[in-house]
Amino acid sequence: MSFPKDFLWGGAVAANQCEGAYNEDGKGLSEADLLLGGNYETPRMFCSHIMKDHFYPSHQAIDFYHHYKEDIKLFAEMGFKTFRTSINWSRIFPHGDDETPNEAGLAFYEDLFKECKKYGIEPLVTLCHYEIPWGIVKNYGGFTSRKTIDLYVRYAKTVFTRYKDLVKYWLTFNEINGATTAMGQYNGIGYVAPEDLASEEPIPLNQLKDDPQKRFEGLHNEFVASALAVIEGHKINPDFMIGCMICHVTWYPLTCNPKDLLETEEKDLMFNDFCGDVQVKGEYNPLAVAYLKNHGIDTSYITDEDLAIIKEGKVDMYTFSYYMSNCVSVDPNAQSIGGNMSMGLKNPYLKASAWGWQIDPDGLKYTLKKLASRYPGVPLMVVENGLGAADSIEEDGRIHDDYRIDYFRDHIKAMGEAIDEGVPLIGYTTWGCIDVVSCGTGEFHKRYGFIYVNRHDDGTGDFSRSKKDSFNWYRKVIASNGEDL
Ligand code: BGP
Repeated sequence: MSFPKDFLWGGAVAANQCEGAYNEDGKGLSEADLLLGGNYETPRMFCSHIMKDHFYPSHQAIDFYHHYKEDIKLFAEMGFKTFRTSINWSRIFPHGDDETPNEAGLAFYEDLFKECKKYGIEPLVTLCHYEIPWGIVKNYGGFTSRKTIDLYVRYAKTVFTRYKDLVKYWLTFNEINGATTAMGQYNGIGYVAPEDLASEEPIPLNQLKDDPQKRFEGLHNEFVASALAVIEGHKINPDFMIGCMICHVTWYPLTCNPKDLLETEEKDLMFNDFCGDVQVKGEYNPLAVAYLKNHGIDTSYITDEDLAIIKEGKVDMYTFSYYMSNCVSVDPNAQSIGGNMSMGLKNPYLKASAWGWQIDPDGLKYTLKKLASRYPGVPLMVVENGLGAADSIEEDGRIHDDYRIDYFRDHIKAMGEAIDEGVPLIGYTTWGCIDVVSCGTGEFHKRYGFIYVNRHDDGTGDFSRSKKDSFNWYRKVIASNGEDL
């Protein structure tokens, strides 16, 4: 197996899942700050105001805001070449439409990126990871408004300019394709229907009123915003590598019934490739547009002017998250995966995590090869991959997370094979390299890290950090450039 010698090994987190300090140093509220916790069965709840006496997992999260120096030192000890995090937009423009940026927010990230560079770690920065300022959600309907394109581009230009010599790798939107499904309406485009906005009572995230027309229009506005950010970013520093970020769920037909295959192809197109094509090829796939029209979406929001922007603002790399594959069937009695991320059907050949996510390293190889031939010559990066597990501290006081090591070993092997077979993979950042708040459920005990954080679902814990067995294992993998697994 031959990982390129400058391969970007590292780990990933997102601001709202790790920073905490949700109202410090001038930060405004973001959409993530209004989410209560949930669990495997119960979805997270949303309420348009902070409810007293409720515990909000993201408000303190793992307090990375005050621990980042210690954490980056640990990442450096593992030999990270890159560290993916996001800028919380509401630290920079607290309400989204403020006249001037918040200097304390800008200074925080400057310091954070300098700390990375001190150890030779390249920051990989997501501009918007489920962190739209609440003012934009409330006052403009998130990305359903074209005004939000301007606000986003101004924010992007502000941070590009400030960090142009510190950050080379940027991602415009985390998992932009989430908005193709009802669940992505809130996290993704930041839209809440007026009646839900007015509700005094919390509403489960999956029961927010879905508005597909607004969702796809909002997604389109994100495409335009992303393209404009790419154009402006390259003016600020032509060396910037700016990528899209797709939540890639790999779909298989459950059986060889040709109808299962037809259904699978459609799912793959509309969930994965629709967004990737717009951002990488700079154009809408005609089949995707036909699908939207056939499903009652009025696509007249796509203007010629927008299409010209999208064409010009193609991304420099394709990055994606990969956790699982799912099956597709036309049989209404086929068994669904279960859990609160039940997107598809169970594959009888695969094991699953305790949260029901099916573990499929071959699916990663398949996906890498598919992407490499769909987007020839475009560098690929896996920017999220990992195993959520409820780690326990054993009698010797340590966490022996061999299951996590097995998971990573198999996925890294699959990446190595894909590279040998011609895939231009340039980097790999494992998800939640330090334990963070789960995005889907709001739990702390769904842990992904090489580093354990003493913080729990009931809000207890002193935030202390300790190394799991996987910490030393990953250090060895990086030191041997993927040879010693
Ligand atoms: C992705 C998100 C991340 C992350 C990850 C794991 O969809 O980009 O923010 O959290 O999934 O999901 P979860 O935290 O729900 O286990």
